[in-house]
Amino acid sequence: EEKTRSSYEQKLQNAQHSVSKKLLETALAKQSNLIASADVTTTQELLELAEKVGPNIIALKTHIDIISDFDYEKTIVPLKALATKYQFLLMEDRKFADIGNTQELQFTSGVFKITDWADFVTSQVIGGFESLDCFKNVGVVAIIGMSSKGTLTTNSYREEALKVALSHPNVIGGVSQNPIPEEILLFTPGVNLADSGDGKGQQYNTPEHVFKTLHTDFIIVGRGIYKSDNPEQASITYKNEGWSAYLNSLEK
Ligand code: 5BU
Repeated sequence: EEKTRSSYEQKLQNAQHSVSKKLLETALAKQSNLIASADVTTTQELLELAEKVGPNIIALKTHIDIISDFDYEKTIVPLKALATKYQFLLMEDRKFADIGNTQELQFTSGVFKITDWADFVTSQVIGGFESLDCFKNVGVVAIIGMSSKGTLTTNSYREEALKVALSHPNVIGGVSQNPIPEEILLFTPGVNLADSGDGKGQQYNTPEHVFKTLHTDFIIVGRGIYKSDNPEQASITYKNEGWSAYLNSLEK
């Protein structure tokens, strides 16, 4: 017999971290488990995308270092205003992968000052438990397994990575293409309704597949939305697909 998953309501009751609570509350309020990945390279594209998809997403995932005209006042200030207007969180997919001291500098300094605006960030756990101590004021999504072909996140790596993630109080979730324990939230990229890959190693699954087989909590969709002719409509499609796949995964 297949194990049933916990609902967002059940997870909210058990959530310890303020960011986990905010994500789950937002998911329930907007009936969405969709995170749009804004892998665009100008401030204008970023803000236009946020404006279009904002009502349908629970978080906007950024790679802030690919914005060619980044300027804190022109990029982050209006982005934060849109996040407040449409009630979504900001997830910076920085994938920190260094010693704690360097990660702390990368998190707080430079031009991006991630600590000032991101609600949560992604981090590798390859630097060990203490490397995650610096992310005190945000939630951390730990990279457990990657979606790309040939990734080195083998079974034994994932097992060790999970030990770090599950024991660290700053960690709210993990990125993985495999099921993980329910104590932390599962974020799954590599989701696309039209394609199975991108010719550069990315491997895609459908929302239905990831909710059914992984019991994921949140799907991350990049090109399926921002490359679409109509990103607003695409965000509605992925939102609806994700939500019904979640509801289906509750029955069993
Ligand atoms: P796509 O356009 O839907 O393929 O974008 C996927 C996004 O998720 C992109 O920003 C990646 O950097 C990110 N990602 C991923 O695709 N796979 C992973 O294992 C991790 C992150 Br970790």
